[in-house]
This record gives sequence, structure tokens and C-alpha cells, in this order.
Amino acid sequence: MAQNKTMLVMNGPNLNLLGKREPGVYGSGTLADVETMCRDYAKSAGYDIDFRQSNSEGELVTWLHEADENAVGVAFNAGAYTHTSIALHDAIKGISNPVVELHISNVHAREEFRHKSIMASACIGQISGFGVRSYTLALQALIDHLK
Ligand code: CA2
Repeated sequence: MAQNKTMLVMNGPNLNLLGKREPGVYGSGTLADVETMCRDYAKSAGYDIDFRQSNSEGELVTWLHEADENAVGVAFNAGAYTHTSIALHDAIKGISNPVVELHISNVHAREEFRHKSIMASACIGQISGFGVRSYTLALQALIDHLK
């Protein structure tokens, strides 16, 4: 059987607005641009990308469960659920795939409510503050981890 070489890139609430509002915080690229960047980066390393966005916490939980079968690792920008969701923490703990938490902005240099990540302790690491390049840095971290 062929080896699974798919990495899941998941995006949480409001990230569908990327490039349409708040360019000073999140840049001017759209989520479609980020998807292209992730696909190009992963392809050069021999991986495929399954790229998704949802505004629903439950859907994100279900996708994490399914990733255990369908992917080898997860790069996850959970948006504001990062700071609130015990359900996402538990879902990450409940799968065996490595998950990297990522953020476009530097959450530690922003409002205090963004300093706490409920999911960080369930992830293999966190990347924050490198603009949309945080996505390819997260993929690089996953690829290195999987070697
Ligand atoms: O910096 C990140 O990537 C965040 O995960 C983005 C979340 C925020 O709640 C986290 O604290 C940090 C917000 C995503 C909303 O994205 C928008 C993009 C454009 C316009 C409005 C929202």
C-alpha cells in the first residue's frame, strides 16, 4: 500500500476573511493564496495538502478525528478557538498525529486574552508571528518531526 503523504492544514473561525479586512494585522493575502503557498511548499517536500477552513468548532473536532486516518500530521490555525476551546485541546490529545499550532500574528504581542492557548500543551509546538509564512514554517516543523 502507498505511504500516506498528506498533511492537513486546518483553519478556524473568520480566517475566510483573510485579505479582506485588517490587512495591518493579517496581511493582504487571501486564504486561497495561503492554500497555494502551502501546496507549493509541501509538493517540493513530496507531500500533498488537504486544506480546510471552518467557522464551526464541532466540524474542526470531527476533522481532527478523521485526520488520524487520512493524514500524517496537522498544521492548525484555530483562530480565536485557540484561546477558548477545551474541545479542540481534547480532540488533539485524542489523535496520534502530530499537530502544530500556528498563528499569523504574534499572539503574545497582542491583547492579553490572546496570550493563553488552551491547545498549546496538546500540540508538538507553536509558531506565531511570521505572517502567512507561519503556515510553511509549521509544515516544515511537521516534516522534520516526521523524519
Ligand atoms: O494570528 C492568527 O493567526 C490568529 O489565529 C487569528 C485569529 C485570532 O483570533 C487569533 O488570536 C490569532 C483571528 C482570525 C480572524 O482573521 C481575520 C482576518 C481578516 C479579517 C478579520 C479576521
